[in-house]
Amino acid sequence: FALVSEMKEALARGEFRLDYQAQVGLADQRLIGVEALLRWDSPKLGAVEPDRFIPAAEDIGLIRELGTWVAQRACSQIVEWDRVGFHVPRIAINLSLQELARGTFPEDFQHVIGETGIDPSRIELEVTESVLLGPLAETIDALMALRNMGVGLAIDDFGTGHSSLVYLKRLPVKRLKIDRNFVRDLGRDLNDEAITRAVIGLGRSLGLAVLAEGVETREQAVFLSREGCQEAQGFFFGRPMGAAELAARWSQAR
Ligand code: G
Ligand code: G
Ligand code: G
Ligand code: NA
Ligand code: MN
Repeated sequence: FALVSEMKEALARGEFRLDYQAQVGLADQRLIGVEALLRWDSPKLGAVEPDRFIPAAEDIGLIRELGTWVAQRACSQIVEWDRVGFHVPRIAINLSLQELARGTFPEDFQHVIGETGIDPSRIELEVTESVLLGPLAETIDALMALRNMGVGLAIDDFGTGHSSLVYLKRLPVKRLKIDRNFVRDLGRDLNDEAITRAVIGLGRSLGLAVLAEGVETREQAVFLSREGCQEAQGFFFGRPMGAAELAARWSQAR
């Protein structure tokens, strides 16, 4: 099947790249970090969505190599930006369940940290709730090992998974990312507003940062800010873009 046969060669042919999306502080719209988003422009298939090719990479046993490439590229990028005087405080990297459940993940990641020379406290791993409710023992061990290395953890798409809030107490979580489905109808849907307020309150009670995803309008940004959400990400602040474009856009401080 075309996707699989193409993907096996794609990494070697350099067809994958990372885009980066700004994460900003809502109070001052300063850059607080970026999320790395994997992209595949296949000459044969066109642009393929990560939601399609990540599961395929897992099925064919390519996820380790692909995930290591992502980590290596993302961490190197932060160091390269440092060198040209563009300081991005933090890089967020997405992880799938299969990556985290692999016994060697923390070691593999430590290796990337050593090779790139990045300060591990500038790395945040994003996992969804379903990842945390997966095969628990191995996952918890891996997360604890990563925490001990200094790497941070964010819960992506918060509120959409099968959520048992117990894991927020047991795991070294630093940040909740409010799913963009709740953000989309702020100002129009009272339920979404209530859920958003509740997540912001939960974060405050537990001492976790809360970042709203998918902010597309000023009205959404204002609503979130007024409700006490301190961080955001979305098209209103910038689309995912290449490293050079991101640096050009954000390096002239306003
Ligand atoms: O950026 P986009 O909307 O296409 O991302 C779709 C999904 O793919 C998101 O859920 C995102 O978390 C995931 N994703 C993007 N990049 C990576 C990556 O490098 N690794 C993993 N495991 N998932 C990614
Ligand atoms: O699941 P995760 O949150 O990692 O997915 C990130 C995806 O969300 C990326 O594919 C990115 O392109 C997309 N995205 C980023 N900002 C916005 C936005 O403001 N609106 C919408 N609809 N999608 C966004
Ligand atoms: O460039 P444009 O006007 O589309 O920017 C949209 C938003 O992105 C602005 O509201 C601004 O907050 C943010 N932004 C873009 N570039 C910068 C920058 O260099 N510095 C800061 N602080 N914000 C920026
Ligand atoms: Na994600
Ligand atoms: Mn994410």
